[in-house]
Amino acid sequence: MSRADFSLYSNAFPMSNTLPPIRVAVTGAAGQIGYALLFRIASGAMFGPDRPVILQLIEAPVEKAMKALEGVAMELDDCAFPLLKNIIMTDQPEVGFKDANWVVCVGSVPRKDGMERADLLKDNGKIFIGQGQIIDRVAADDARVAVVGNPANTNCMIAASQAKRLTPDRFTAMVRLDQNRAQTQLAKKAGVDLTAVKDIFIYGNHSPTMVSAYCNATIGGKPVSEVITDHTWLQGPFFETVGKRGAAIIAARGASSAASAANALTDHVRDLMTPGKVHSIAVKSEGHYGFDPKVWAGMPVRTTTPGAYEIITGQVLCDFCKGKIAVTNQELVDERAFVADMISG
Ligand code: NAX
Repeated sequence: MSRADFSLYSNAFPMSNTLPPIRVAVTGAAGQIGYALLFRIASGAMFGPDRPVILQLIEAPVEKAMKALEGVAMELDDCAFPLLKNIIMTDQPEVGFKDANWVVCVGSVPRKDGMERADLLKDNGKIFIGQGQIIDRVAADDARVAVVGNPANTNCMIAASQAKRLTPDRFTAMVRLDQNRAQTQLAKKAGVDLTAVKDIFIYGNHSPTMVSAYCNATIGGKPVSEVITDHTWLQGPFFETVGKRGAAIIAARGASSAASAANALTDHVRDLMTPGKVHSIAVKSEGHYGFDPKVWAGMPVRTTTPGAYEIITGQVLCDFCKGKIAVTNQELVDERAFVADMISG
């Protein structure tokens, strides 16, 4: 591979490890989440300590963003990560997605003051039409896509709808940050170690309507509602804290969650590459748990082979969570209707 093969900014290192490198394309690489994410990928946190990686970094065609990306690449160089075999920087998605085994779509247009969610849906939807088509055309045959840029579920649905070669199961959206937030809140309330909380899964949209289904989770092997007997808290402040955590972080930090989002994406991809793992991701619902079959909704899955999963069906949900699922499903259906002209097929 030479610089000319990929981009003006390509920066090749000699290859040495035994496993072939995995090509990871990251959009929005110079943004906040990108800055926290790239170092985790390059260090081996996402694909393991034996798997070399090539980072294919994609930014908006804006001078400031590309300049910032150069600075991030310099810092990556300065970390001397043994697993990092190459850094490609580009503002051309055709170059950045080429032969990628994993594509993580973080880049998006941020919500500006006075902007309605509907405008956000339209602006970002346009990006995901083009990216879905290009990923489908140039990414590797085994390509997997994880969408983080908001509105993540609907962006993912739009991108997947554009693909003819890659099947819908290759496209997932991230709800893992919500799962991690819910796990921590339950552990804190119960006064137990985080690891005592098991099987807390997120259903629905990555938005304040998402459902942290505590009714199937356990704490120290017991149902959550036996350990936390304050059911008013479970159905009120618990849901609100998890659902509105992003806003609380903006209010406190003056910027949206970045390190925790990058960490959640690392968890999302790593668990999707690890057979046997059970975790929450947003996938094409296929009608499970009462969701519209065409929307991408968070739900529990089990990783079968690296990058592939099966939806865990048959979780029995309480009436409270079922009611909440109806609400988050309606939001997803409304979002789908709003971007109907962007969905192919
Ligand atoms: P930033 O605004 O810091 O970074 C976004 C980057 O994307 C910018 O550098 C921008 O130049 C780039 N970009 C814009 N359009 C692009 C395009 N067409 N191609 C390539 N790059 C493009 O945002 P950041 O804080 O990093 O957040 C990124 C996205 O993640 C936002 O949409 C945010 O709402 C979303 N989040 C999603 C979460 C989830 O759990 N699914 C949680 C965290 C986060 O809020």
